[in-house]
Amino acid sequence: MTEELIVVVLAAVLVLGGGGALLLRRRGGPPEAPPTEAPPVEEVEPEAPPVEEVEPEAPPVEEVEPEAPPVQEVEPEAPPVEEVEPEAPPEPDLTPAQRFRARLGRARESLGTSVAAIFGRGLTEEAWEELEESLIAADVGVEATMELVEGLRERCQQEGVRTGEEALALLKEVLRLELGTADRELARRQEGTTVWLVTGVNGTGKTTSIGKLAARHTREGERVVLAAADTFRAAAADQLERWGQTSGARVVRAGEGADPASVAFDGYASAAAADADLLLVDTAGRLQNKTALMDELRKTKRVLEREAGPCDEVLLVVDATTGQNGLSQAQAFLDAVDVSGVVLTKLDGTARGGIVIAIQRQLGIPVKVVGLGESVDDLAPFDPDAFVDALFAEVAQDVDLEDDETG
Ligand SMILES: Nc1nc2c(ncn2[C@@H]2O[C@H](COP(=O)(O)OP(=O)(O)OP(=O)(O)O)[C@@H](O)[C@H]2O)c(=O)[nH]1
Ligand SMILES: [Mg+2]
Repeated sequence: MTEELIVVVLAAVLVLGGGGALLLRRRGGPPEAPPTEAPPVEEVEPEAPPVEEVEPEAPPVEEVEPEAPPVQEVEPEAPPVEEVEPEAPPEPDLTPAQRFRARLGRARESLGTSVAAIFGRGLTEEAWEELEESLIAADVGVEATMELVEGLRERCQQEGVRTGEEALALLKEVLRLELGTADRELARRQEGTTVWLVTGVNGTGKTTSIGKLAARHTREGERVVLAAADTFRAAAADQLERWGQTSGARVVRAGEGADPASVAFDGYASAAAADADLLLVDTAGRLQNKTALMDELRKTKRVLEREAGPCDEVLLVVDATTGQNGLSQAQAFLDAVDVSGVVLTKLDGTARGGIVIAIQRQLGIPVKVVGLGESVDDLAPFDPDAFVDALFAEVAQDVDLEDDETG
C-alpha cells in the first residue's frame, strides 16, 4: 500500500509538474501578442481629431441665417398690391421743358450739329444736298425731306436769304409749320370715367407709357384705374401692377389667357363704380399672328365701348428707334381701329428725331405725347415749338442766333 501510495504521489507530482510547465510555456507565448494588438488601440486615438473637425462645420450652419433677410424682402412687396391708393410719386426736379430739351441730346447732336455745320459753310448747292442727307438720316423720310428742302429753297429765294443763320431760322419755321397746329391734348370726358385704350407693337412701350400717364394724373389728384387686357403673358399684368404701385393707380387684372375684352369691360365697370376719373387699358402687342392680334384689338374696343361709350383716346404707341419699319407696323393698327393719337417713345435714345415729322406725314395722326426715358417722369406732352427749339438749341448758340427759350 505504501509503495502504491508513493507511486501515485510521484505520478501526481509528474503530472502536475508537466502541466505547470505547459502552462508556463503557454503564458510565455502571449507576451508576443501585445505588440500586435497594441497599435490598433493607438490608432483609435488619431481618429479622435476628425471628431473635432466636425466643429468647423458649425459656422456654415450659421451662414444660413444671412439668407433669412431675403425671405423678409418679399414681405414689403405684398402690402402695396392691396394698397389701392399709395403715395403719389415725388415731384420731378426738372420742368417738363427742361427735361424735354435735356433728353433730346442725341437727336440734337446728329441733326442739329450737322445742320449747323452745313449752314456754317454758306448756302451753296452742296449745302442743300447735305441738308437733304441729314434730314433723311434723321428719319424725316425721303419724300418729306425732298418737299421740305424744296420749300425751304423757294422761301430763301423769295425772301432774299443769303446767310446760314437766316436759312436756319427759316428751316425751324418750316419744320414748325410742317408739324402744324393739330390738337394734341389728350381728350377727357366732361363727366364720368375717361377711357384711353393703348395699343401698339410689342416692346414699343405701351405698359411703361400707361404707368407714366397714370402717375401724372394721380399726382394731379385724380383716381386712376389700369386694366391689364394684355393677358397673353402673365408677366404683362405683373408689370402693370408694379406701375400701379408706383403711380398709385388701382389695377384690374385676370389670369393668363383670360379674354382681354372681358378684362377691359370689367376694368371700366370697376372704374365707373368707384367713380374713377380715368381708365387706361393696356393691350397685347403680340399674339400667335397679326390677324389674331388685330381681331382681338377690335373685339376689345367693341366690348369696352359697349359698356363705356366711345373711347376718348385710342393711342398708338410707336418706338422712335424703329424708324420707317416701325411706321409700317403701325399702319396695321391704324387699319384695325380708329387711332386718335400717337405716343412716341424712346425719343431719348435716338439720333433720329425726324421720325416725328414722318409720323405726322405718313400716318396722319398727331403725336400727342413723347417718351423721354424709362422712369416715371420721362413723359411729356408733345409741343412742336419746344421740339424744334430743342433740336436746334445748341445750333442757335453756335451760329449766334437769339435763343428763343421755351422753358
Ligand atoms: N429709353 C426709353 N425706354 C423706354 C421708353 N418707353 C419704354 N421704354 C422701355 O421699353 C421697354 C419696353 O416697354 P414696355 O412698356 O414693356 O413695352 P410694351 O409695349 O408694353 O411691350 P409688350 O407688353 O411686350 O407689348 C422697357 O424696357 C421700357 O423701359 C422711353 O421713352 N425711353
Ligand atoms: Mg406691355
